[in-house]
Amino acid sequence: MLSLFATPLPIFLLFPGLSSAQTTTSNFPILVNSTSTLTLAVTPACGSLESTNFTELNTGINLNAIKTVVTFGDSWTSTGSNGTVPLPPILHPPLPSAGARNSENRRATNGFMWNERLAADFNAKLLDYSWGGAVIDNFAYNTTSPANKTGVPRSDFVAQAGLFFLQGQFLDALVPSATLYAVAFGINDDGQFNIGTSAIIRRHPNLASSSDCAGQHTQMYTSHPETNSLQSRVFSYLRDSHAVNGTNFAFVNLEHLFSTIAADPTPFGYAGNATCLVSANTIVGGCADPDTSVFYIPGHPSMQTHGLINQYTQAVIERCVVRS
Ligand SMILES: *[C@@H]1O[C@H](CO)[C@@H](O)[C@H](O)[C@H]1NC(C)=O
Ligand SMILES: *[C@@H]1O[C@H](CO)[C@@H](O)[C@H](O)[C@H]1NC(C)=O
Ligand SMILES: *[C@@H]1O[C@H](CO)[C@@H](O)[C@H](O)[C@H]1NC(C)=O
Ligand SMILES: *[C@@H]1O[C@H](CO)[C@@H](O)[C@H](O)[C@H]1NC(C)=O
Ligand SMILES: *[C@@H]1O[C@H](CO)[C@@H](O)[C@H](O)[C@H]1NC(C)=O
Ligand SMILES: *[C@@H]1O[C@H](CO)[C@@H](O)[C@H](O)[C@H]1NC(C)=O
Ligand SMILES: CC(=O)N[C@H]1CO[C@H](CO)[C@@H](O)[C@@H]1O
Repeated sequence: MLSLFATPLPIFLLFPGLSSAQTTTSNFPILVNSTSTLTLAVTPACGSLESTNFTELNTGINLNAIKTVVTFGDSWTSTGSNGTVPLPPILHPPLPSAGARNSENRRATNGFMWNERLAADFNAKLLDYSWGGAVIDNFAYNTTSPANKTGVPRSDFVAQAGLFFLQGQFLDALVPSATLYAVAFGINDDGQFNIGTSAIIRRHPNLASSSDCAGQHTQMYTSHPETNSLQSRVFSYLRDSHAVNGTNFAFVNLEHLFSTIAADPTPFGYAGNATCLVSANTIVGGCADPDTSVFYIPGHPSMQTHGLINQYTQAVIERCVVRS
């Protein structure tokens, strides 16, 4: 099942490792075309660690030290690889979702995702656990399991992290100081009931306190009261983890990027239709040039917009460093 709906707004967390032990691993060979044809015409809105609400910042993640990127999330992040190194997307012939409807190699865009580009920029290995339609915690809502009122089986962060804790150690050395964890949820959590309860935070798999973590990144692409409040709780939790356990994290607010694009897409290099395809099932009736569309299939960024997400993420990490 690939849920290609998506009410707007992912949450997104990044952590790098805590210990200073670092092996001299050679660079990971990756086949990713991360050419960008757009311009990042926005600067991050950096905030402070004392902020009441969530804000963009980085408490100490150093991307240049990263050799492995581990990602959790939904269709905005999923390469369909479910805990392995991703296979390349199907680019020729053009297919909706770059093969999503035709193979297990699912991705909700026309090419490489932001996380593949981020890893490629640092010659890092990517292990991706994201899956379309995923929520943070199935058991937090009466609309998902255990009540399962909607009858839709879903992936969640708890299950994704469970798989990682089971097999991740066999796929990579996961050297703490060289491993970045990215957590990107929220789109599918919006509109569920009881969002923002403390149960969600309690059941969050605690990557930060495991032996090999550090750092976190949160992203939304539109603003919604419930998920804003959830993000602020996550931010507050991460601030505590930073204070108590020394966990470094970065918090990236994609709403700032996407609201700037929506207000004036031209400086970014966009043209024409905001969404290229009319549905996730066909390219018939779609736009001629997806590289200048904000979204490829409804509710999901084009490959070039994924490039901007990657660049914006790096901009926050580089420019929004707070001293504490
Ligand atoms: C890489 O991507 C750019 C931008 O989309 C494109 O022009 C170029 O042909 C691609 N290169 C390859 C080798 O596919
Ligand atoms: C903080 O978040 C709350 C709840 O979403 C909101 O009412 C308030 O205006 C926000 N404060 C600031 C300074 O943004
Ligand atoms: C991911 O792989 C695990 C282990 O093979 C499996 O249990 C799980 O169902 C898979 N997740 C999805 C969403 O297919
Ligand atoms: C979930 O709980 C809310 C609040 O109690 C209720 O209004 C809603 O009808 C419930 N939804 C389902 C599918 O049970
Ligand atoms: C939820 O309901 C669907 C459809 O009846 C079923 O396939 C799925 O296994 C159920 N999931 C859970 C966790 O009970
Ligand atoms: C700090 O780490 C301990 C031990 O792993 C963990 O139990 C605790 O929940 C962490 N505290 C925070 C605020 O992350
Ligand atoms: C895919 C899509 O939405 N195409 C639209 C692009 O804009 C033209 C002009 O408004 C429409 O006719 C297309 O349907």
